[in-house]
Amino acid sequence: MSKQYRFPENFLWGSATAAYQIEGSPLADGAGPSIWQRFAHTPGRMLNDDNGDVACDHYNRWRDDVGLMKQLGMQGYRFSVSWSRVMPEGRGRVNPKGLDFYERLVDTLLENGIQPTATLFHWDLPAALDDRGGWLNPDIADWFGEYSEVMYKRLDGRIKRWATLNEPWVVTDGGYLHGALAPGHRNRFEAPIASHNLLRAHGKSVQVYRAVGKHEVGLVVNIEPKYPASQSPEDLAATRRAEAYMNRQYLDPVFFGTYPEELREIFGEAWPEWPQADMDLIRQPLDFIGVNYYTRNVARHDEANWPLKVSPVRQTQHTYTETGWEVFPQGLTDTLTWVKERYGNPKVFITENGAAFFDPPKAERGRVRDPLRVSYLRQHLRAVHKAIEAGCDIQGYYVWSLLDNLEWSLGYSKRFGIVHVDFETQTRTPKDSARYYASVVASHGEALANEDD
Ligand code: GBH
Repeated sequence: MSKQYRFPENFLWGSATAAYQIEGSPLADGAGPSIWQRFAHTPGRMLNDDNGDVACDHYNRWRDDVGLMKQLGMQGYRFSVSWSRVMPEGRGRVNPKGLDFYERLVDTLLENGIQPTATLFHWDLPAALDDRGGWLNPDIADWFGEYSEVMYKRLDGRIKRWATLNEPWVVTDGGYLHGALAPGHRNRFEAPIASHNLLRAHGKSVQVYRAVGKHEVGLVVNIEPKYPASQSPEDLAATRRAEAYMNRQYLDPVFFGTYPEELREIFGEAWPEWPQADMDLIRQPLDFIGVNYYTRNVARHDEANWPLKVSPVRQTQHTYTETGWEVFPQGLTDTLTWVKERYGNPKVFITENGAAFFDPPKAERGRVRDPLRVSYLRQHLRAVHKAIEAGCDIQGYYVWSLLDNLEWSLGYSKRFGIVHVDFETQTRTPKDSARYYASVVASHGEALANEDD
């Protein structure tokens, strides 16, 4: 008999998006600007001068988009809340119309039998807070706590699963160390501070949740397993540094209350001593961990690559996506097994997984063929199944993304959606991958058994 892929009955199948990437109308109804609004309007920052002014126009088309999810049989939807829609200055005054937008969305999801999960911070920091130092200002933990409280009080119960931050690693590495993402800094001294304040803000938000919320709160991290290019001591040490920097920098403090030793090796004098009280704030029991998985890295020691001294080695025998990331499904099984073993088998949701490939630019007779994405999803969902068989507590999967959208500084050039968006007409067309995913969802995974890969 061929391999069976039936998933547990209560396994949650959904899709994910983020506010700045899909909503458009960033300043509508009293919203304040975010750092992404600012960054996208700074010449030279965005590929093709793209910006999120319209994006998928989800701010106006949200009802149709919920209909689309329903049509595809989605059971869950992970979206993010734009902090500066809800609090235009990031703190203090609440903008009722911003809050109403998310309330309507959540109520409509529930009416359609779709479980909402909200991420409170998916990179679009209120610009007014960046003016006060953003993630470099220690007060941001309290600002984030204030904003979290507004959201929890208004929507807890209707939203039963909350994520505080999306991928603090990317915020720090892209925003403060290498500068490709907002706010665009390149500073070895700032990166550790930003990381630490992200974690303190997360901790503060969890504390607030325990006081005012009754359901689940967690943290979303991006994990890319690291494999050594050779067994040389240099490559093994490089692999350990890369793993500490990306995969353990946030989870170790959250679970153990300590940062990995390697961070001092990497940042040298730029890595401060942190007060014990901060570590206690950061280390708080969570209800789940969100894992975003896209690819892996094969690591080689490279003196020239500052500050990690690690370079990736390209695997010529493997497929690469259009963003240049290796397709490596076994890495997802390895990641989930690693989380289980290192952190004591926490409850995990795969909060993002997906790929950008060259799709036909236009739908033809209502169809968009994306065979590479279909195969990516099949292989990665099989990898999830394998992890469940190995005893990992995986409770759900959200494909990234529901819609083609603004891929941050790469603009609209990279399409991650299972639904094609024509950015001239805003027409949505489910791609072959959406139909495929819908069939997997409807069959609790059984459809994964069809076809070889
Ligand atoms: C996510 O981040 C974001 O949460 C989401 O908003 C975004 O649209 C989506 O992914 C797609 O980008 O060059 O081989 O070394 C992704 C995190 C971290 C994944 C860096 C790729 C580099 C791989 N990314 N990583 S490689």
